[in-house]
Amino acid sequence: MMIRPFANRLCSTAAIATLLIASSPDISWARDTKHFKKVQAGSGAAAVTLQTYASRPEAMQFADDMAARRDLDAAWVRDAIGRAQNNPTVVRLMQPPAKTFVKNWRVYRSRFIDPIRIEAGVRFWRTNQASLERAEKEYGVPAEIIVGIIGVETIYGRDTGSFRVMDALTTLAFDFPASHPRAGERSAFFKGELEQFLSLQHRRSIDPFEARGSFAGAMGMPQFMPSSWVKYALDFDGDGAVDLWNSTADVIGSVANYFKAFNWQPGMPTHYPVSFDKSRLDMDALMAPDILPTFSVASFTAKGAVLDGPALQHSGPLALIELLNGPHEPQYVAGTENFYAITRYNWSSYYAMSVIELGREVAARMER
Ligand SMILES: [Ca+2]
Repeated sequence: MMIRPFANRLCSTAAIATLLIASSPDISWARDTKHFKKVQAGSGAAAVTLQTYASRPEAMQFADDMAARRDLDAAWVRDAIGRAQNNPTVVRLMQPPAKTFVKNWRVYRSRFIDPIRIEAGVRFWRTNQASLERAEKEYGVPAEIIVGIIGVETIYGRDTGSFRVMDALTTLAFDFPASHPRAGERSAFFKGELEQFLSLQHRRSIDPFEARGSFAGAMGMPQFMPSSWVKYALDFDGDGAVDLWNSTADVIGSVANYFKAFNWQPGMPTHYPVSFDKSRLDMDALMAPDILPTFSVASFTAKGAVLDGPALQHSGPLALIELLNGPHEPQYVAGTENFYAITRYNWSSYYAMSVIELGREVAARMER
């Protein structure tokens, strides 16, 4: 969860980071060196100059405020934030995509839905069948969706990210790229995540510098941000601890719990096929609410969307989901509230469609 795949919304998978790296311009990062304490790391010939946050007054002020808010030892919080290192790669990865970047669902899909990921999904499903069935029974979220999420996020734990979470969150809290259109809002967001993360590690008595994650600080097999970990992660294998790195049961239960919290409705399809009646098509009106399900079947079809079969019996609101294909014709589907629920994990319809299609491909392979 939580970076921005394309220009709209946030998200955070390590895999999506790869897409961004491939498409981001090389923007040189302006270092505010005068505020950094310089630390020599390593004593060998290849010593690297690292910049920590101990001499950044706003970071130390935040540490004191946070310690007071959370009733934590201020010296411990100051020490942790003070030892965090600025990571320029994190800043670079958080830059908005180049203006010339063209959204392309076919390219996006090919990155996430491939034979290796599908095979890994089959193995994951078979190994974790009991937990997936229990999660489906208790939370109403199908195995297919949970398998799709964990596959798109980290290839079933293969790529959970190698950034120190402490460095990533502290860098984004205090040095979020100013060129970003919502830099102020995002930097406030990451301050909140840093606070949640430190409190969580303190509570679990784990050194905050041990945790590794995505460049945005997302952790474990499901890439939960700290605030999501605090709110939605659970101990699904009953061993008394929540472990989203090593316990596949905890991961499965936590993802299902997340979806339930975001209004997943058992039994509802994620989307339906849609075509258009050009004689009465009001595309502007259909696109206006973006991915937020807004239209009844009657108002959707009155504006020129054509549904058939079970879609005509759908009782909840629908959204017109547009997937651009670069220079080729875009694709459209009618998204339900469950499609929208997947975008609460990662705010992108391209992401949601990848999760759905990966889960479907894995399920199809399971049946063969
Ligand atoms: Ca557990």
